[in-house]
Amino acid sequence: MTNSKIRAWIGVGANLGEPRNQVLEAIDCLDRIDQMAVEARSSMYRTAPIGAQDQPDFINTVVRVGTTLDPLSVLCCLLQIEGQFGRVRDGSCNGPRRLDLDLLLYANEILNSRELTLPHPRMQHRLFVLQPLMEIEGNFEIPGAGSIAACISACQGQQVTKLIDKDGQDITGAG
Ligand code: PH2
Ligand code: MG
Ligand code: MG
Repeated sequence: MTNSKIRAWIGVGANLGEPRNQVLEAIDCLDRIDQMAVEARSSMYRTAPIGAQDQPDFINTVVRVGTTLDPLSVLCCLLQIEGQFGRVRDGSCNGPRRLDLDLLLYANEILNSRELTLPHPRMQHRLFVLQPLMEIEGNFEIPGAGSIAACISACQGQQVTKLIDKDGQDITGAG
């Protein structure tokens, strides 16, 4: 526990089961953690899989939380929620999943421990993280990686489509 409230950013993704529902329910779970509150969330995006291609598209979103938990305790909560959603950790790091919660940033901390790397080591190369993050934090520097805008321009070619805006409005008309 820390005494003051720290801002952290969490990436939420799913591509098995009912991804949109799982993503929404996971955000509720984050908000229900005693020492954590969801402060902002991006739209939902449909994103082509990065890594193994023979899997369904993902639904991705990013949330900002305020928390008094330290980074490892946040990580522990994320793993616990993934478990509640039936996430089976089989060692594959890019395969399909019912729910993936990644601690992207914890304030502007840089950390390289066995359990946790901050910022998340691949976030700067992933448009499915950067585009939603940009929506909630327009002018933002990723420690060690530069501005989100610069990272985004280095990610061209990755397919990321806004699906449902922040107010829950479906902008594809698909329902
Ligand atoms: N997560 C991965 C691997 N590939 N691709 C997309 N589009 N979205 C993800 O959340 C994702 C991925 C491993 O965590
Ligand atoms: Mg991930
Ligand atoms: Mg993960």
